[in-house]
Amino acid sequence: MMLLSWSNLKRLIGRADVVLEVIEARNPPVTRSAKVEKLVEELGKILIIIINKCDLIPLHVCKEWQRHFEAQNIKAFYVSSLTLTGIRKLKQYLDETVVLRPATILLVGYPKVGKSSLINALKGSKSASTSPYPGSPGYTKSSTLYKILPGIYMIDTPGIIPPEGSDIEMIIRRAPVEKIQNPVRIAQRIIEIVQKFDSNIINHVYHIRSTEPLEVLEELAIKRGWVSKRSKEANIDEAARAIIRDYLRGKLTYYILPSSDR
Ligand SMILES: Nc1nc2c(ncn2[C@@H]2O[C@H](COP(=O)(O)OP(=O)(O)OP(=O)(O)O)[C@@H](O)[C@H]2O)c(=O)[nH]1
Ligand SMILES: [Mg+2]
Repeated sequence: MMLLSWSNLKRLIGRADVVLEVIEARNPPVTRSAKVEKLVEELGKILIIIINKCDLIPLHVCKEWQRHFEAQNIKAFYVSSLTLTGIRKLKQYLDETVVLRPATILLVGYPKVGKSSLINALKGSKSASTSPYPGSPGYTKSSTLYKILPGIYMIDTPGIIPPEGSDIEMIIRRAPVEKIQNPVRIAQRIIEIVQKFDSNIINHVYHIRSTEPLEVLEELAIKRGWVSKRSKEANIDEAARAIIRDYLRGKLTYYILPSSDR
């Protein structure tokens, strides 16, 4: 799977006028990169944070995150590239503030945060290809230029994986789900995270009764028929991968507040 190298990223930031860092509304701190932000600052470029996938969480939480960033003097917008919430406002802001044209705006962010979807939302057409899981057909393999307004060009890039990212996000975004080494351990963590937020979410989404993570995986495997014909053992690896995919595509959701400890 192609990801963006640091040297390429540096070169692209150096050439851009504005950098949009796309992060996920469900968990801004772990989808944000201090390293990217530092690079943008060192190269003297303007940084704007885009809190994407706002449709997955309550709007007031998105607004809190926006205020949180703006209190740190970072311009931020919350959007949904799916429902188009906030897109017009962002586009209008870019149109009004990017006055020296032609200008290039660079999009950066972890894999699967919705960079290509944001381009499509801003363009109002499906121009950039998108995909739900890392490495699945449609993920961005090379940097591509799109015109989003007269004289304003946006560069879509492959995802970056900053070394400081949280364990789980790094593992599930950097490689195709089939290639994840220990899916059970990751899925257990995801189950714990979403349950901490809403204790019934797993039972609601999968129509199962278990709550203990390993039992959840076992019950899900049996329910879906992922059982070895010979030994009758439940294939919990398969169930774990299903949980990881559902987390990636927003079926398992949760949110944190700027004030909550991570
Ligand atoms: N619910 C929701 N899903 C979104 C939103 N934006 C993108 N997605 C979904 O997130 C997945 C990843 O979107 P992409 O636009 O391909 O993400 P990307 O950052 O370009 O991914 P890479 O090119 O692999 O780095 C897709 O399944 C999108 O449909 C959003 O605002 N809300
Ligand atoms: Mg992309």
